[in-house]
Amino acid sequence: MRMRFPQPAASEITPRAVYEDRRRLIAQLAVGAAGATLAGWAQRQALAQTAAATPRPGKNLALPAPRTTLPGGAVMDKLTPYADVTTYNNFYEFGMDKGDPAEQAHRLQVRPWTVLVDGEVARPRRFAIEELLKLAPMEERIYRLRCVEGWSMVIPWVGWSLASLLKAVEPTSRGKYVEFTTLADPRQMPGAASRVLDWPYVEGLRIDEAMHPLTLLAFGLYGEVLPKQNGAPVRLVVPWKYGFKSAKSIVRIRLVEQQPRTAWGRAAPQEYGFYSNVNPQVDHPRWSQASERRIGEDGLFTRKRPTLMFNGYGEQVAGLYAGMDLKRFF
Ligand SMILES: Nc1nc2c(c(=O)[nH]1)N[C@H]1C(S)=C(S)[C@@H](COP(=O)(O)O)O[C@H]1N2
Ligand SMILES: [Mo]
Repeated sequence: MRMRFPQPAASEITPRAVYEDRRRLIAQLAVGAAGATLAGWAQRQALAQTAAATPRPGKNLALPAPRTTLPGGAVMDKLTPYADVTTYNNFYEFGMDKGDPAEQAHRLQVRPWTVLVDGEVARPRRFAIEELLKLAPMEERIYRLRCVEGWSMVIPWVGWSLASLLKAVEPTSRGKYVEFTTLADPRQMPGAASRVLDWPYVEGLRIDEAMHPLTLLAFGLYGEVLPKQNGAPVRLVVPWKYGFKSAKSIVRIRLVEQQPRTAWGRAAPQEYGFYSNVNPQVDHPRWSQASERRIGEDGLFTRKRPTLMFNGYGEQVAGLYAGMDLKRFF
């Protein structure tokens, strides 16, 4: 199997390509952990400043106004600044550098857009994005997002529980898992022509995880439509799992009987398990998951935060895994 996906370094969790590319010099100058932090910090500052100049999608694009709700675990942490949320991204279809999606995603055409919902359902259907925007009342949900690479953000998403959509198509008793497929069009997505992953990006959830009220289908953030680099026009957000489960720019949602084969699972099954629940006690084979950096609040001497079991949503979701060995089913 191809092993060309990036290998985060333990000190400053940034794709290896970053070091091997134009920032090699900075990385080499930066000696030790503090130095590595400096390199990462300088990089994020630079990205955030570019972002301030990029126009926001704005209220002109139709997004029904959300009513603010904080289901379950209310996140009291400070929000990650908009500029960081929209410039420090993982969206490999637009490149592997954290700044690539913000630079390249303007190529993505988000209209017309449809999402096919099919498989083990009584009422398979293709939904236009306009229909999805009206399918359920929009809610604002402030969630932590924890990337497997060792950083996290706090983002005010706008969307509704995926359960609303699943109920509308009536899953059959054979619908045991939900598979999410995202757009892979090399004409719009320069990274989708590369072989970093075997496109399209596919993710999956067990049906009870997909039906859980915390599992969000998101259409916006910070009260506005999703910026393209964050997965416009519709993405998943599963706050108790590592960020890569939260598939961006979804085109198909399929209910299936067998556990789906995911893009990351195919690339490196020993590193990316199907469940991928945030768990400080289960390290990634190449680095610890015990702590994390909060993007946007990391001054040079800011301490890392301890990683929370289920990313802090244990009270809501631990029951889904009762009796399961989470080291085995990582
Ligand atoms: N289609 C697609 N979805 C994706 C990814 C990707 O590369 N392609 N990256 C994932 C990863 S690793 C993370 S951490 C989150 C990042 O979401 P954000 O950029 O909105 O913070 O998106 C996830 N969804
Ligand atoms: Mo991630």
